[in-house]
Amino acid sequence: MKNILVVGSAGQIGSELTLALRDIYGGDNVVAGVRKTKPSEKLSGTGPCEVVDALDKNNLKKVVDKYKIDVIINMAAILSGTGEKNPMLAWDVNMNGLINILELAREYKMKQVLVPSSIAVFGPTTPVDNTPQETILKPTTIYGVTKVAGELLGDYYVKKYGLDVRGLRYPGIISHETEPGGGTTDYAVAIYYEAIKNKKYTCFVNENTRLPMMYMPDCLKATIDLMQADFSSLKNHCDYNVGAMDFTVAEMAESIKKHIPEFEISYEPDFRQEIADSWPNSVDDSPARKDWGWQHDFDLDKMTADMLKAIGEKHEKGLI
Ligand code: AKB
Repeated sequence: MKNILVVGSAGQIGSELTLALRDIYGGDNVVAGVRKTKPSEKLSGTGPCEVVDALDKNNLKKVVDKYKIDVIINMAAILSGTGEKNPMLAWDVNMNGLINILELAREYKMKQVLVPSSIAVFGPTTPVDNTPQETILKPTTIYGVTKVAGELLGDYYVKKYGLDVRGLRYPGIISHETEPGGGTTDYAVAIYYEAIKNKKYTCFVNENTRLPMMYMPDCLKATIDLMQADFSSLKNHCDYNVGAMDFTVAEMAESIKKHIPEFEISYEPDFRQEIADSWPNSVDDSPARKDWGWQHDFDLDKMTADMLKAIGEKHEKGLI
């Protein structure tokens, strides 16, 4: 039996991953680590919740001791947009938080650590189409720099200490449960909320911006499948490319117009355009498909239908 701690449980991925893991391993065996003292009812009502600050090793240690934690998932991160506004904060949270977790996992000989990475590890000199697994990693954002360092650090703990550390390079993740914050790909979530609420959206990157994206059910599947894969089948550890779909903002708008014909989109690119332009259009994830059987389910139109339905229901209930 595993006792899992999800650090960053209140975030976009952490909130849904915690619930999905509780369904599999039982509510009591998955601790939600949150920064806020008041977690959502969904989190506090389905299993233990603790205030966890990855920058405070003593605090981490207390939670690990209390629940006999043997698996840590580190979903706490400062994303690309916020990182450019506050590079030192991004370095502190993304690197010092990670090293605290890895050190604790090493000291306690834990069963597994999951350290997510991102397409932000790539940069303007990386091949943009079908970006290979092994390629140039020269990001131009501090977030990307921390993600490259995080991948290398995780791989180092595998090699040096025999710790089971795994990670995948998430594309932009799209979901309707918890909104993302501070990322460059956040427009791909905001567009759906604005389509439902106001039937129009002003996007902070231009219409031709194409990025790799993934719908949350696929993100949860990829994360859990990688966690459950046989360690001996993994040729990589902390840096698996995972893809599902890629599209431009204009293509997203067209997909939304199939449901809301009056939807209007306009463009006011800001500093995040340069970040988006430094990332790939699409990634080659054949190693993930080969090593641990990764397969995605959602394409753009299937996701759009689902997103608009779920956000539409929230709107009708007055929740947004
Ligand atoms: C961001 O936009 O910063 C993140 C990411 C792609 O890792 N969503």
